[in-house]
Amino acid sequence: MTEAATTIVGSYLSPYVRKVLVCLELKRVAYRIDPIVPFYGGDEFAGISPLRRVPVLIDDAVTVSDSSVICEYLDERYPEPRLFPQEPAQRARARWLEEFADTRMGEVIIWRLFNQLVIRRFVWGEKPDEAILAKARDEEFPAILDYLEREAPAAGFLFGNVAVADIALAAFFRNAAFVKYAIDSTKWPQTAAYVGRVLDLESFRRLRPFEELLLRTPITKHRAALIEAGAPVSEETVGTEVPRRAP
Ligand SMILES: N[C@@H](CCC(=O)N[C@@H](CS)C(=O)NCC(=O)O)C(=O)O
Repeated sequence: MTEAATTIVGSYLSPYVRKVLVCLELKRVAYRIDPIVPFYGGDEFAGISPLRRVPVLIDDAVTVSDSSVICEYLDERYPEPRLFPQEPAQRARARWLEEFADTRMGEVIIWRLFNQLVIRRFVWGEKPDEAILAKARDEEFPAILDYLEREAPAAGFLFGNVAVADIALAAFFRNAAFVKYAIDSTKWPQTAAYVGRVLDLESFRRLRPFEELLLRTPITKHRAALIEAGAPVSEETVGTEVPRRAP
């Protein structure tokens, strides 16, 4: 591992943060994490992340947000192992599948399921909207799985070695699992096996204890609980104790 000159701002519970952390783990780049839930970011957070979203990467050369921008930067700065295919057509397909994960799976798994069941309850103290939940569960999530069933490889990963596209897709299924949505392996066998293989990578497994700890810890205690559990928490934080809504 290199010396920890890289800080990631964002919670272990975010799939976008998870994608970046798995890339750092695979590349064996040491990092610190400022594990804020984005709604709890203070003024300084808005300064480094104008959309008030996580993740943000801060290192000796750049401060930049957006998981796709960060992963591409990491692949250029730390080329081993390569996390994007080199052949142009495969690279385009890899970018598309990453985009599908970040946009469509983000809408359904984060902004419908996880938002309704976790964020509304624990951040804003609101009840879930049952109609939104039912549509996500009965129509939108199955449509995502139907698409992935056509794309998922029968063995191994999408492009031979593991790539950012595999990581981005699989990262969302951790959040689905947090709200008790699993892939039905009788309906989507190829996707269930493929996602299982990706999530079984050591780089994903290493993050799990911290994710599970946060799921049972009140948000304002996340930082202290992670320090006690031995997570690589940064000395400084851009977080506050009071949530505020994004622009
Ligand atoms: N395109 C961004 C999306 C990041 C994102 O939406 N992160 C969520 C956390 S899972 C967030 O910060 N949400 C706060 C908000 O939108 O107010 C990326 O890939 O990093």
